[in-house]
Amino acid sequence: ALAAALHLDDDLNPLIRDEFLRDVLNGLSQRQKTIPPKYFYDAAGSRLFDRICDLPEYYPTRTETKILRESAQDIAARAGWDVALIEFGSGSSTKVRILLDALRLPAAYVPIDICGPHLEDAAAALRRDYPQLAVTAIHADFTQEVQLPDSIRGKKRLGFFPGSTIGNFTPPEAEAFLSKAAKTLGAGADMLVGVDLKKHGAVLHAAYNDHAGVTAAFNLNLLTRINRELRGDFDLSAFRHRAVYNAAFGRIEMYLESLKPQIVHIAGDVFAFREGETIHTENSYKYTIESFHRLVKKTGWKIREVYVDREKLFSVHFLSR
Ligand code: AVI
Repeated sequence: ALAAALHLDDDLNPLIRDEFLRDVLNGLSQRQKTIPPKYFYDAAGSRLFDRICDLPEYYPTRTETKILRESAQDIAARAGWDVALIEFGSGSSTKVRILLDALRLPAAYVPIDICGPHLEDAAAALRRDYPQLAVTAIHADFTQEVQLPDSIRGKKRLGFFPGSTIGNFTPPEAEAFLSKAAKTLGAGADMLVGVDLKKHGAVLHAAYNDHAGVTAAFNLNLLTRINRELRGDFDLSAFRHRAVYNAAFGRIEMYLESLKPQIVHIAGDVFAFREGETIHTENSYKYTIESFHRLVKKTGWKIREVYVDREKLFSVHFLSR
């Protein structure tokens, strides 16, 4: 309603657009300016993220894909027959195909994503390639309460949260998310969670500072999105991408740094930036298997299995209720 009153750009989901405006105005009013990472994923941002996944420096995607391929039969045996697969933050729905190919007559697939156009394209491609599968796409912010469709009532549920998206939450937020997912998926459910592992800082630094500059474009696209959707006037050439590994917190931190003193307008509000001042746009926490399991034990899930690549770069956890 707020965004509509200001005659701002129309997103498919007005709830997400209103929250975007509120979060940006609040976040830029803090001493450390900050914008939540979920707003990276408009159509252009989702495409840029797909390009990140293919970068030579960005090891998580290809490593997790390999782990899933090698573990697919074991996962399928544990999950059983006729399950409804629910993916949180499904993006292009690429990795789920490995599961769909291995699962025993999966009943349904419910992709949930904050980016409507990307979600619909991915759902259409899956319906074409898996004609027996009931695909119900939900355009929503999965960090909020999500209502699952009636069509999967009574079905055993398998949650899927790959990519180490869980690392974009703080540990308390990750714990809250897993507890909420346990309730949403219900008794008897299973859940697969991809988690990036702690490793040498140089490997992490390279993964978030790629040579081709795709991660920089992904980060800066947030300003383009604010300009378009919230009537902002960010000068993109006056900001630069920064990503650093904070070993004390075990996380990559991404920032947009102002290259000069400047004033920016957003939806009628004014924000001042000092030279070198940053907007904190993302944390990407890295875990050890043990630290992630300590976190899981505080939620409604039990750890059944963990799949890891040989170099111990990435992990996939099979959890049950
Ligand atoms: C989606 N998420 C797990 C990615 C990550 O690695 O934290 C997002 C990303 N940010 C920069 N590169 C990739």
